[in-house]
Amino acid sequence: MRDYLRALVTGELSAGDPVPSERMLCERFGVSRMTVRQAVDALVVEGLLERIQGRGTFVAPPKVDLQVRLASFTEEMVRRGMTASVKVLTAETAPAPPDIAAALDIAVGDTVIHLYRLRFADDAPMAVEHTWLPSDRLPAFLEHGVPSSVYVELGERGLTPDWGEDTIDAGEADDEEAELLTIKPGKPVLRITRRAFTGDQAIEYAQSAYRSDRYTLWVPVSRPNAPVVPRRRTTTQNTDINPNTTPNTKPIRSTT
Ligand code: 16G
Repeated sequence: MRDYLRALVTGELSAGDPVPSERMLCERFGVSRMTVRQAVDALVVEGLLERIQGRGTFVAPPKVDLQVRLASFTEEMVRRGMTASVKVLTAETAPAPPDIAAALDIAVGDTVIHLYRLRFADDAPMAVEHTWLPSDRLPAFLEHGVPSSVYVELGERGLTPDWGEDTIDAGEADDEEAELLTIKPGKPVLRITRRAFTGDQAIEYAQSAYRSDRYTLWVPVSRPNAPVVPRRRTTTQNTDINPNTTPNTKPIRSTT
């Protein structure tokens, strides 16, 4: 039953189409309502189907696979063949509070550009995002309005971030996020915090809440080249744990 439904959903039906009624499926397969319900439940959990209260069960919209890399929201949506748009909720310059100053490696009270934006993909709200940028590196950033893409604007100024770090937490939408994202308060969101750097200077600190019903994070992984082992703290400080496997590393002789 589950395989039949999965094939139907991925093959013949499109997002938003209703799935056949429980009664019809029971009759067609000669199984109990309980069996049908379990199969539907499993596909709801997988994210292929969604139940809409009072209306029935429908094919869920496909999830967007957000690749965790140093790309912008706009670039990620283009990669997916979707159109990115934005609603600016706040655009201001303000003195940096301690946590923002620490993230951007600037002094508390230094001026930062603060953007608070609702991000859309094909007109569906996907994420709410706070972005802080160091004002002294980006003169007149807001002079001609808010750029539709922060990363494009950084690129035009020769400040495209070249490395960064993201942290990802599971969270629940608060009332404001839920309203903006058109989901119920308490529904799961992916909270992604990013510090991005251009050279050795922080250029961006951002806190985003992505709808987790519409996003799958895609994280390419590979084995590290160097073995992840702690170095031995001895007088032979520069020697690896097993010097036989690292012929270029000579033990340091004590001179005493
Ligand atoms: C993404 C980034 C965010 C960045 C924004 C710029 C993640 C988790 N976050 O949302 O840090 O500020 O893109 O997008 O990827 P933009 O260039 O379209 O304004």
